[in-house]
Amino acid sequence: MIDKSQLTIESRFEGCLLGLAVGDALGAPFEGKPADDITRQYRNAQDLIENPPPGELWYTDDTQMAIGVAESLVKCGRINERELCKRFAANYLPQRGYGAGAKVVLEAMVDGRDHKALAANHFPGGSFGNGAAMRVAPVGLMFRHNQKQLWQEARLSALPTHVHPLGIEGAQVLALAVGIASTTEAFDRDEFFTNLSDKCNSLEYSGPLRRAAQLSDVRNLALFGNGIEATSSVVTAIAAFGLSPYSYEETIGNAILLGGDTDTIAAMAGAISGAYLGPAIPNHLLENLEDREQGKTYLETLASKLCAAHEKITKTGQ
Ligand code: F2R
Ligand code: MG
Ligand code: MG
Repeated sequence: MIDKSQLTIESRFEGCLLGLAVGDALGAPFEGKPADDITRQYRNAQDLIENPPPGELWYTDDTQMAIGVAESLVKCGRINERELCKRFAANYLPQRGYGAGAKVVLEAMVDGRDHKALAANHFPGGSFGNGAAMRVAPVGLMFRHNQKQLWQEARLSALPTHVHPLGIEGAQVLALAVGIASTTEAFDRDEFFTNLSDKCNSLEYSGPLRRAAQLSDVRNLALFGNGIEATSSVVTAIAAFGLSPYSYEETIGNAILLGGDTDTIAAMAGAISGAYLGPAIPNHLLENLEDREQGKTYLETLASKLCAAHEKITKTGQ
């Protein structure tokens, strides 16, 4: 087991961004499949990790949008809506596979149309999809030293695409899980889940988080959901980490075996796990992660820049 007191902050930032990307990319081929289809192919999480689908690990919208969040934080030191939308638009690649509503909003951003009206009205009350939570991990890292600010900045990071209170709160809870994981030396399950559930405004999150604190059998992980809605995936990802805090492999493997929104649940769980464990991703997966323009090397550099931006705001007290 790695001694967490020996980990550098930078290694946790890198673990988080790479953990997100590898979880996303390994989960992607299974997105939308029922759990039974996946468990017929793989005996357990370890089997899936040891025998991933052949070929390069190619990430999806989850990582692509998290890159935009991290880039804007590096540039501005906080969430600046105009800069964030600029990064989302510049990075938009439809083949990464976006949510139906997110696609409409992002295409308006790219074309310079009124994306705010679409974010507010495309779905009644705005989107409660998990798209704000899947990309929020860099906010959790950046504001790990100040939970009040983390909660506010996570909200701002959601707004360009997700204005529904449950879409926003899903992002806030996930960011807080990353922030806490990245500052924790010895994981304490009760403390972790109590910290999270006490911060929530909605029973939709606080209730399942309290139940997740009691979870000890992986067969019950599915009770937390595997859907595209933030309320049926954010707590699931946090619970997957809580079941196996000392194993990145088990955390993302168990998330993927649930079926459904596999890339996103594994991306969120992988980000929390990487923030806690630092360099814990198996080499055969990391070596297979795409490494072109914004691939592995870019993510490593971005993590290092985000860490420098974090250290700057903690020194200047911003
Ligand atoms: N969309 C996908 N994958 C589908 C297929 C990809 C395919 N491989 C391809 O190549 O095209 N994955 C990504 O989408 C999820 C994140 O979605 P996001 O960003 O939240 O989008 P959206 O559209 O805002 O919300 C998702 C769906 O949730 C339902 N929904 C949301 N708010 C609603 C509301 N107020 N009322 C009713 N329904 C609401 C809708 O069905 C939305 O489309 C991640 O899985 C990511 O990987
Ligand atoms: Mg995706
Ligand atoms: Mg998904």
